[in-house]
Amino acid sequence: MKIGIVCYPTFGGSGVVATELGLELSKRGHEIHFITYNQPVRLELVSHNVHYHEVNVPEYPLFHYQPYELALSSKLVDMVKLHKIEILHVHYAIPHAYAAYMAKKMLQEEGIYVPIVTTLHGTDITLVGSHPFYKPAVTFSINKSDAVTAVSKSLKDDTLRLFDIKNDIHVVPNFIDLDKYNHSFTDCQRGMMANDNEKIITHISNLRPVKRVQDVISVFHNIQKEIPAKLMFIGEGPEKENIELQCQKLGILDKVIFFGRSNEIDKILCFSDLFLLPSQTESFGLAALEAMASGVPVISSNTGGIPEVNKQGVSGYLSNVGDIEDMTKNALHILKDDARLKVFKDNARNESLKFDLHTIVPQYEAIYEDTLTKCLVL
Ligand code: GMT
Repeated sequence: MKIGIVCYPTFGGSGVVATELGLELSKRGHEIHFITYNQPVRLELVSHNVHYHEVNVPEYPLFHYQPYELALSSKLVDMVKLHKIEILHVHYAIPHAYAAYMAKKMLQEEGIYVPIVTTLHGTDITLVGSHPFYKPAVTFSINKSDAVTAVSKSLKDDTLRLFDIKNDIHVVPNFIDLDKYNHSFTDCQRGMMANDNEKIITHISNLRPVKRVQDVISVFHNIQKEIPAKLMFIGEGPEKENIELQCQKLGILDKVIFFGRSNEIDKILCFSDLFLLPSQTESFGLAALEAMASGVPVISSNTGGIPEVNKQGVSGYLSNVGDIEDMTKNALHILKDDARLKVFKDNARNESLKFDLHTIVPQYEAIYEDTLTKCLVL
């Protein structure tokens, strides 16, 4: 199949999922066209069946807001025609599903039919999409998609609760390339980061308010009062300065290592003992799955789709949002006993196997095939 993938190219779960999906589909023989405004961060290799087409929005002083959807839909029209793309898979409803619908209508005028699959990722529904400013357009574009998927059952339920949806929503969970996280590389350099007696706690996110990164610091602050520990903080975002200040006030700056953005999280996770994800809302929690695939137990909030990934008392523990005391208690329960830690690490890896990309990616292929068949009949 010739598949066009539209996504955000930045560090963020939806772009990562879209990129990994495109790469795996290309290995399975499909021709993949990424269409976005920058090369997706995890797209390192553009091979003969992986292509990247950049959307440019020319600056014009008259525009207070540059019209990205317009440029994207025009680019989609051009690329579908030029490369004979058969299906468009858009990740994140805003504005991708809307732009794709416009492209589809323009192409129809020329007798070309290209169906649209929309994948909902989370904040496009729970935080941004349901805002009255966007809601009618988001409802319209979801209903006009030829197939709709959500990355968790929780996100599907949220979508049905918040919008008037006429379409079926298929739940296709996020997935993981287990080989990438199998600890087989021998350069897991734990000694560079911490002393042998110190436990390594990790957090990875885009440091937005929804991630509640202050809770990460508070939980870590409590942990290190009881046992020797270091905190690895991976990511950049609007809360960075606040948390640096919080660490300084608490006197723990020397125990926190800020990595910034990284494309090598597997190398950091390989020496981690515990992952913290106390988010306010999380449709899935891809970072938690990446940790689990590395054999790292997860202490998380119990919000949104996280309970579909992190299993209470098995791969880690879940607490109410903001319950620092409970998260601390659970973290120490795991970390204080090496035998127990080992069991949780093994369980975390085992739980992650459910999300093997070899099981999940064929679900997307089946949806493409069904959608194309249905559209041929119409
Ligand atoms: O919040 C993020 O981490 C970024 C955001 C995005 O859309 O890029 O992530 C959302 O999509 C991820 C991939 O499907 C999910 O794993 C995240 O849970 C989801 N984030 C939220 O719902 C807050």
